[in-house]
Amino acid sequence: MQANRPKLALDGPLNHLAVMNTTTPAATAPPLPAPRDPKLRRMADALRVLAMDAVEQAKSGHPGMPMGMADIATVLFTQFLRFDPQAPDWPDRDRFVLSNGHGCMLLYGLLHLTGYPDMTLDELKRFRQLGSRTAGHPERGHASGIEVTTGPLGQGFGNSVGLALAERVLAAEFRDEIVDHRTYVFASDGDLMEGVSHEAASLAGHLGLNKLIVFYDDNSISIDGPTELAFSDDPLLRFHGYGWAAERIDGHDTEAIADAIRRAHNSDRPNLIACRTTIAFGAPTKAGTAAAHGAPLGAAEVAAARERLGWDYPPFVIPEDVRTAWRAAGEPGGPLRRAWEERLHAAPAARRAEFLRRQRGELPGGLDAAIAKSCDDFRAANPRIATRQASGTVLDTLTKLVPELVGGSADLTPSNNTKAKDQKDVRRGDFSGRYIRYGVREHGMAAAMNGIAAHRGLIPYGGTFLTFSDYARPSIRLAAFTGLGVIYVMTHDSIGLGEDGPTHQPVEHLAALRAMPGLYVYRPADPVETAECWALALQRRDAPSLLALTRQPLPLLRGDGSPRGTDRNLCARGAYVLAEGPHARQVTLLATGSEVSVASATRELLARDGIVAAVVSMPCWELFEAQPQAYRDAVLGSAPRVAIEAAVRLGWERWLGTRGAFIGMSGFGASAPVEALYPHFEITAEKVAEAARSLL
Ligand SMILES: Cc1ncc(C[n+]2csc(CCOP(=O)(O)OP(=O)(O)O)c2C)c(N)n1
Repeated sequence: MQANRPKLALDGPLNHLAVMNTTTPAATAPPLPAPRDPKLRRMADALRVLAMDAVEQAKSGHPGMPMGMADIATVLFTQFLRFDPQAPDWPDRDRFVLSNGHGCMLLYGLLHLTGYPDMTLDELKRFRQLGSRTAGHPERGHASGIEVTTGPLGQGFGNSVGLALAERVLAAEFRDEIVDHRTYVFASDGDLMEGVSHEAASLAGHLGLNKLIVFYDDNSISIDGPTELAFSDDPLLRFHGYGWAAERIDGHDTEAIADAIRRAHNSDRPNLIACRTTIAFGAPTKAGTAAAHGAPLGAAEVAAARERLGWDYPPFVIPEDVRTAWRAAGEPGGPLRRAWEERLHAAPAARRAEFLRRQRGELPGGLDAAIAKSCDDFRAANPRIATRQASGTVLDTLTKLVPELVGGSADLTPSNNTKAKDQKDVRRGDFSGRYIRYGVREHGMAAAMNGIAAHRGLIPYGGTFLTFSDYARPSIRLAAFTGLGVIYVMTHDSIGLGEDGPTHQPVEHLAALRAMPGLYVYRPADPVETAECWALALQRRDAPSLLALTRQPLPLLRGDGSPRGTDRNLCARGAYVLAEGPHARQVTLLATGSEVSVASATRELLARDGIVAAVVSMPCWELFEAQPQAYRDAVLGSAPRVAIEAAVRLGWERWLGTRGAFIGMSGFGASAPVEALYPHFEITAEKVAEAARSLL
C-alpha cells in the first residue's frame, strides 16, 4: 500500500471509509501475492473493479467470480481468443461461453474494454436494469459477443459441446481454411455438479472434441459455503475418465494459464483446465468466502479492495493506460478476420455461396415442392402408418434437400425414426456425417443442439420419447427463451405406445410443453400432416419446434376427398376444419394427433343419428392462437364443442369455453396393448358421441 497515494476522488461513504478509517479491512488483510506480470494484473484488476462497482451500483449481482477469474480472462482475451469487436459475428471467430453466467459482469467488462461498440460504459452502469444490455445473466441477442444465454448452471457447458461439434462438422464440409476455430468455456463448481455437464462431457470425450477448452473455476466455494459440504469428486480423475485432457494450475498465475492453453491447443482430446482461484480475489475480508459469491461486497469492502489492489480511480473510471492495453487486445481480430474473408473469397464459388447461404439461415429452394410431393406420395400410397414412420419417410427427402440438417437421437434411433437413409454417423476423427449418436443423454443432447443452432450453419434435430422431454426440458426452455430453431422429434406421444406402460406414456407433457412461451408444439394426425408440420418446423428458424409423434399406426385422414392443401400447408394456421357438413354443424369435435381419427369416427357415428359434426384438427395451438379472430371463430364455430386428446385436460378450456366436454386422460396410463388402452380409458368414438349428445 502506498502511504502518500492521492486521496480517492470518491463521494459519500466510500470516501469516508477509504480516507478516515485507519483500520480498514485492507490494512488487516495479508498483502496480495506479487503478480508475475504487473501489466496483465492491472488489466485484470480493471475487470475486478468494474464487477465490484457495477454490482454495488445495482445493489445486486455476483462480484466473486469475475474477481476470481479475471486473470484467466485477461490471458485468454489478450493472447489467444480470436475475436473482432468490429465484426462480432464473424463466422470463424473463436466461441467464448461463460457457463457460470452469474459472473456475467466479467463478460460485460471484457466486451466493453475490448471495444464492442454496443457494450458502452453506460450499459455497465445500468447493470441489471430494465432494458439494459447487461441483464442479470448473459442473454444471447442482448449484446454482441454473447454466444449463448447462460445462468442455469451446466447449460453453457452443454452448449459448448454443440458449438465445438458444429465447428468440426462444418470444417469437414467447408475445409479448415473456412472453418477452424476453438470453443473456450468458463465453468464453475456448480456447472460441474450439474448432471447435464456430465452428459455433455462424456459425449465430448467420446467424439474427441479437442478444440474445446474448459477453464474450471476451482475455487472451492459455492453458495452454501465451501464446496466440501456437498462435493467430494475429483474432477480431474472424472474428466480423465471421460477421455479429456485435464490438469490443474494456479488460476492467478498468468504464465501458467498461458502455458496450459498452449498445451490444450496441441491436445488430441477435449481439455479441462482446473484453475485454482480465490473467489473475489482482492477483497480483503470476503475473498475466499461464500459471502462474495452473489451479493454486493459493501462500500467498505469495495474501498478496501481498491486499496489492496492499488486501484486509485473512482467507480467506472478506467485509466488511459489500461484502456489502451485492452483496446489493443481487441485489435488483432481485424486482420485475422480480413485474412479469413480473403480465404473465403478464394474458395470455389459454389462452396462459398453454400457457406454464406447457411450463415444467413436461408433454406435451399425446392422445399415446398418436396413437401407437396411427399404429401402426394402419402395420398397415393394411402398407408396406415405411425406418424413417427411418416416422419422418417419425410426425413429421407428433407436430408437430401437440406444438407444443414444434422440429426440424432438419444439412443432411440429405430424408435424415433430419426436417421434418414442417406445419413452417415458423425464419428470421432470423421465429422463428415450428418447423424449424431447422442447416447442415452437427453439433456446433453438438447443442450448440445442449442449450441449447434447458436453456432449457425447447421439445423439440429434430435429424438427421444415424448415422456423424456422432461429430461431435456431445461435446455428446451433455453431454446425457446433465446429463439433457437432446434427441432425435437418426440415419439411415443401417448398411451397409444401401449405395452411399455405408464412410465413411458406421457399424459401431462403436451400441456407442460404448450405452457412454454416460444415453443411450437406440433401433433400431426396422419402422414400428410406430418409432412406439413416438418415443413413448418424447418421454416421456423427463430424458435424451437417439437413434433409429437405416434408409435401406433394411424389411418390417412388427408387422403383424396379431404382438404388438399396442395397450394397451402393446412397445418400452417395451426388448426383447420378437416370435415364439415352436409348441413350446419351441431357439434364441433376438436382433436390433435392420433385422436383426430377418433373424432372422425365419432363424426360418422353421429351422422347415423342425423347429427352433423365438424372435425377440427389442431396440430399446433401456438400457430392457431396467432390467427386472426375471424379465422379462429370460423374454425371453432358456435356449436357446442368436444375436445379429444389422450392427455390431461389442462389448457383445453381455452378452446372448449364453459360448455365444452373433454375426453382424455385424468391420471397416468397403464401397461397393455394399445387396443385395450383406449377403451379402458374411455377414449373411443362411442364415448365421444355420448359426450356430444349430452351437449345438444
Ligand atoms: C441449475 C441452477 N441451479 C441453481 C442455480 C443457482 N446458483 C447460482 S450460482 C450457484 C452455485 C455457486 O457456486 P459455483 O458454481 O461454485 O460458483 P462460484 O460461487 O464459484 O462463482 C447456484 C446454486 C443456478 N444458477 N442454476
